[in-house]
Amino acid sequence: MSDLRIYGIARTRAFRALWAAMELGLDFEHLPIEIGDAGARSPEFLAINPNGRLPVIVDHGFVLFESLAITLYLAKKHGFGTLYPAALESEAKAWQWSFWAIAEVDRGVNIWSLHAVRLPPQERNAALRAEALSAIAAPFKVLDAAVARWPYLLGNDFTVADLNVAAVISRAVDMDLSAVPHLHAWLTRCLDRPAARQALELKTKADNETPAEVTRRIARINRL
Ligand SMILES: N[C@@H](CCC(=O)N[C@@H](CS)C(=O)NCC(=O)O)C(=O)O
Repeated sequence: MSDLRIYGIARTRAFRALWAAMELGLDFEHLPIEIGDAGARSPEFLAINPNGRLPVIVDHGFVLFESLAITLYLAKKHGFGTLYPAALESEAKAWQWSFWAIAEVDRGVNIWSLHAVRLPPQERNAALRAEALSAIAAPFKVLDAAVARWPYLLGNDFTVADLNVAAVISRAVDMDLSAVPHLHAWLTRCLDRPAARQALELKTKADNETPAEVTRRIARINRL
């Protein structure tokens, strides 16, 4: 058994933690817990993460929830000076982009993907889809401009800032991104990395195996 355990089926935000662990080449155990009463809301899981949400990690007994706190922690612990920027200002930029992704685009991309791709076609809501696209249009322009001059958010090198933002909006690869070509190129570049592909393979498999009833529950629980 590995000393690092990552809980959460790869379809969920656990994808972010899995990608970070793979990017860092870590030895870890993946426990593909599902959402809901039999999984993340079970008494055993609630004892680890009282939020009843995914993901959570246990690293040598240290418990951490919130997907991007997890990626930042793993990157700082195992990739300081490479995946995790060493300079104070660059570190702050990585935090900036991470908080930005959660606050500005996480919900919109999630709503869009449910109502454009994941829910059965007859249950998709066109108005919600349009509202989600309109909510992310301005932040996507901001991101587009940020990656117009350099290959990555902090310059020439891929860092946890890119990993976090690209992981949060990974489902946007299925959108028409022609209005934001730099964002499109950057997202493709990030998701083309070997570790990203490895994590995406798990995510796609989990997506394909998810029953429609679970997707409906996701939409219901999150009011999406
Ligand atoms: N802000 C949290 C959100 C976690 C979250 O909402 N996870 C979803 C799966 S992607 C979940 O567990 N939903 C099930 C539930 O709330 O019961 C994070 O980024 O880790």
